[in-house]
Amino acid sequence: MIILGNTEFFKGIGKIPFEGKESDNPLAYKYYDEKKVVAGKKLKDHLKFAVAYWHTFGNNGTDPFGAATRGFNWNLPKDPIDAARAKADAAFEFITKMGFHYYCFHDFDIVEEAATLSKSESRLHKITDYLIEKQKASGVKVLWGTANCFSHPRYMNGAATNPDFKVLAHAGAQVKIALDTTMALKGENYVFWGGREGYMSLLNTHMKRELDHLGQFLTLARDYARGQGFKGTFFIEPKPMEPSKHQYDYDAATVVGFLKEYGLQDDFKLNIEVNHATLAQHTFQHELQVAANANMLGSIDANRGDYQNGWDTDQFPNNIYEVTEAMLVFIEAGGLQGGGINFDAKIRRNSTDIEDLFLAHIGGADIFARALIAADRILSNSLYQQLKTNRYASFDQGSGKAFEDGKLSLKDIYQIALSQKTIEPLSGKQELYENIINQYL
Ligand code: XUL
Ligand code: CO
Repeated sequence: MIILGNTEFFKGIGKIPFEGKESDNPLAYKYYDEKKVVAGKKLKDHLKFAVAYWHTFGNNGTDPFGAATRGFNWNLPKDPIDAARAKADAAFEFITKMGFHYYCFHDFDIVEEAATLSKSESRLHKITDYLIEKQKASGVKVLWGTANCFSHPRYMNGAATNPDFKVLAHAGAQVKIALDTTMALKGENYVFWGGREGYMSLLNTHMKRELDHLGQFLTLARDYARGQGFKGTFFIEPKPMEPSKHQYDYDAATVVGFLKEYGLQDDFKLNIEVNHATLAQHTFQHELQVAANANMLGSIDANRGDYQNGWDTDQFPNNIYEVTEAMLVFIEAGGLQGGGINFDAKIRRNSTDIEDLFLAHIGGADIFARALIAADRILSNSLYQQLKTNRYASFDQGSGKAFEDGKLSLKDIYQIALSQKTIEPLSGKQELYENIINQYL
């Protein structure tokens, strides 16, 4: 059990230093030197690491088969506001010791939900005032806020897509309050993850009606926040399933299509989560690329799945190959639009030492830093980009270029093909690309 002190919650652990890859100190960064400049920008500005309030300060190790394995002193106060303040103290101590500059939260991560909407709202006002003070004192900022419209039993049939308007209205009020909270905390972005926006069975579901409701709901949320002067970006976080059997924000391609259909493409971008990508049977790199193609690569929820399990294990990232491939897309897209890298990951149920939370975040930050450095070197020093450019060289001139420019008809193409002699095979060189990545890790 983690037993924490009163004033200092993470006793015995100081600010995590950068010591470089020769260091054997487990509580030091090996690759994440926040001031290191890569591709013209400091690592901290490229990556904007954020701590996820819910996992890091809320997850006590419970699973469907067993009780908590970790206890937190910040949960000891009986009064919900006292508990929320203690949790905020712990959160800011942790974030500051990590040397991170951001956090992300759901409304009811920062204070426990009350019995009524208006009581919850007044609790949120109180804790917001406290968080404003903590932010001022530490310089730590909000990367994004969101509303938890999936845990309470009222949301068992969805929130914005609930068949009962009363539930939709409750969700609308909750989102309004969460937007107010995020704006009061000067949050840089706002996220919608539609946990139960989907269906369990199509037999009882009007899919088209529910999708229209979701489009309308997001439009109202956007209009409200913009009316209040919110300048940040709204993110949708795709996930194919879990907790619903099928979720409407299935994957990046589905969300891009949805946003365009409902006229939301100018205000919304995507928050891509690694384990959600793999649940959709895509690679993380694929999901980032789809978002980047649409100019909607907004933010990242960093974690990883388990290659043998088919659910959202939310483990801390540690696959250097996977993250390096992703960072190639990240750099080529010009980085994230407004967002950062939020560790939406939890330590394992049997990770019960006080230092485990630190070790997990250090590992995650080091993997992203190392991958970004490697990807930058691959792009600037290796054959990678040249190989890719050469692969499409036939479209850079002559008939290929005319085709790209829309100057050829199908009949023209027919004539060209008739006059062609043999088509020489053009190797995809996949193994060479793979070797290049390995060489630069
Ligand atoms: C759930 C998930 C959420 C969102 C925020 O899988 O990723 O934590 O990131 O609601
Ligand atoms: Co997430």
